[in-house]
Amino acid sequence: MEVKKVLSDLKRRFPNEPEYHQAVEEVLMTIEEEYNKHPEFDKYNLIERLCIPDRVFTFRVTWVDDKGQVQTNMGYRIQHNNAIGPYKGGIRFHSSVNLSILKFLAFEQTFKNSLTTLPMGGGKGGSDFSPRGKSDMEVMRFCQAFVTELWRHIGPQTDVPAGDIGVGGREVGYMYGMYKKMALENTGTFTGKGIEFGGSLVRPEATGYGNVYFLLEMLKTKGIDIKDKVVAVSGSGNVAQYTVKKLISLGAKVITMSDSNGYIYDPDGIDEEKLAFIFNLKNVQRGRIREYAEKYGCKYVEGARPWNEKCDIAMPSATQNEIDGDDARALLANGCFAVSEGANMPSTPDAIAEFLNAKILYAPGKAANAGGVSVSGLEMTQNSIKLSWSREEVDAKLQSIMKDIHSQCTLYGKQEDGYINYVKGANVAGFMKVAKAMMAQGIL
Ligand code: NDP
Ligand code: 2IT
Repeated sequence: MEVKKVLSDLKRRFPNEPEYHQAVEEVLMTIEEEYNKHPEFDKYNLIERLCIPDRVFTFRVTWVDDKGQVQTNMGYRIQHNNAIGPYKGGIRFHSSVNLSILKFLAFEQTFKNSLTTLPMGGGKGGSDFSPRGKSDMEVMRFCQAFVTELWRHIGPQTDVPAGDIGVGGREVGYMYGMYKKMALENTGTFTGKGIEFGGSLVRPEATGYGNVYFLLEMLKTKGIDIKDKVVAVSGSGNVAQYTVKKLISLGAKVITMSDSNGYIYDPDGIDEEKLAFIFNLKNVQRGRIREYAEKYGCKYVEGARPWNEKCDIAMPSATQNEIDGDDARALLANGCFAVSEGANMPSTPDAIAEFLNAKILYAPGKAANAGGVSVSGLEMTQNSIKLSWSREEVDAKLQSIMKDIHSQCTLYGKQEDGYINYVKGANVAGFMKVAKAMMAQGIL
């Protein structure tokens, strides 16, 4: 494989898809050496078959808003790769959603799911619909209209969606309800469902908790204790909330959270009580993070990201490309020694290069945020055997999966000088499993 040629071919065939190109380039650069040790891969043109999704569904979603006006949005589902199990991955509802973003997410998901040790292929879907500012009824009508198209392409053994940005328990509930009505089956084709109808305990917490468990594994390699470490978190949605919750319980001090309008800086640290305010603000009131600063009298910075604040550890948990090269340099200059990604691809290539050059502990999203989809996999298992596991059982399995992912990263990412390149480790480990599965199943 010649990475440059593969990339230029992809760019020519799929122009105007910058996020997809970015994600593919990052993976190919790091797996090139391992890939080229296996001449049989090229013979089977594994690389193109791995980079180009198996299929992509695009559809119009039509719904009626509270004023009686007819609205249209675009809907998508990318079925990227099912070599190791059914297509699996979240649904994103955000105004920025387009094919490029969903293709990058589905590509990343394929390697992430491979790392989880569970039998899941990679997929992703979504819409440019934004739930923000919409009434419950509008969200419900949209979800129902979306699934009226999507349902025929998904199923418990084919493709199992879940949540992502803009899609939480409420949206999954509405989508699953409509799915069941159309498909006339009750086998758990979505994950992240409510606990009363087949959801798994710890699924809401899983991405945030899993990221902290991964961070603990990284810190262990250096003998560093999390207690009293100052942590900058971005985002204030599902992943950020449970990241902060776990950090507080371990005695770390979280000083920032954010949303798409700006960030708050609380030098005293966000404690349990303040976090409860954020849970209510974001999940019930659906308000803005600015209101936290108003309530607790701390700093709020409009239109900015938190990376200029001094911290030991950064846990980006909002969206892609939210840490650029300048942000990375600011973090490093302030003494940040660990970055663990809750979001998917939050660091730009420039930022990643800075972290790796500085040899700090740096965990890419596909390893660090894999706890969410892992517990989704455990939800699928519980649905299959028609049993529910206890909170302790699921949490113990999540911890053991995150440790396993850390070991896989170490296996392929440890350099001669002892530095663990988690980017390389995660990409090569994730790739090798998918590659072997694809080779064994013939040319498809
Ligand atoms: P939520 O919708 O619950 O929260 C998203 C948060 O990020 C909100 O605070 C939101 O602010 C902010 N945000 C979203 N888009 C932007 C943007 N363009 N610029 C700045 N801020 C933005 O989503 P999740 O917490 O579920 O997802 C966060 C990240 O974690 C995403 O990258 C997602 O792909 C990733 N992830 C999620 C998993 C899951 O299980 N949910 C699993 C693995 C990864 P606002 O309220 O203003 O929109
Ligand atoms: O990016 C992700 O891993 C998710 N949004 C979760 C996917 C899932 O199927 O639980």
